[in-house]
Amino acid sequence: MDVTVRKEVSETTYTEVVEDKDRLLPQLHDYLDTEKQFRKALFFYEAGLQQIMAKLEILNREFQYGNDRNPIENVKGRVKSEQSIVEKMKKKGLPMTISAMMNNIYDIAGVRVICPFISDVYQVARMLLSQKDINLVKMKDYIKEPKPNGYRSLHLIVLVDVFFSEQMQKIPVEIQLRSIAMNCWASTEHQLRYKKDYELSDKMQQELKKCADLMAEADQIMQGLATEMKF
Ligand code: 0O2
Repeated sequence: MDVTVRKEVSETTYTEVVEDKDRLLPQLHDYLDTEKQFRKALFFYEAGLQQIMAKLEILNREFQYGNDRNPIENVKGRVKSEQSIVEKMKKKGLPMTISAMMNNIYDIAGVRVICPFISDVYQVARMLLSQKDINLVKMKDYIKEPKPNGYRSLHLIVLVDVFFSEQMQKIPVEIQLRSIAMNCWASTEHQLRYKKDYELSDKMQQELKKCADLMAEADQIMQGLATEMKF
């Protein structure tokens, strides 16, 4: 399927604006009823997720042969729950239609890749993006430019080609790549931030930022060791 893309590049952000978003996935009229159409759409995202996870597994195992170690510590994939999709659509002020969902929510299929070192994060991203059946739509480099609260990660939105019985579809998948230290911070911060009936005070947020800075320093030291050992 032909998708026209326009490239926008800045130092930390690479965006390919998909001009013909409507043709990324099957359209409303392709299916009979909304419920069936929604389930079918989720199936497409699951297929995209599986495809990316299989690629990561192959890259990780192949790397082991040449380097005696793995650049990937752990991979987790999920398709967003119906409730989270609806919440995100409300937050973005989107109409509650399946086409609005498919054309605007790019993290319905999401993969989190945890790597030992920062250099592994970029290496794994490079290896994935060099594959012909993966197109980069958007990259946000929160490692080079962390969020003000200290959050660091490399975020990619890609379109992965998936072959179905009668057609090929380009499925959007969000890939978050981060080091073990970045993940340690993000996972614990997520738990604290989403604790019910509790608002984090400014002081607590400053403490969290301090932890993020410590993790970033640890990452730099570990990276220095890895470089010295020619990892
Ligand atoms: P969940 O539960 O992890 O799925 P966009 O999607 O581009 O419209 P958005 O959502 O701001 O805009 O994208 P962004 O900034 O790239 O972040 C998306 C995801 O990154 C979040 O998904 C989190 O998983 C993760 N993330 C971003 N900022 C933080 C942070 O400060 N702390 C932690 N722990 N994770 C973060 P969701 O949908 O918010 O949540």
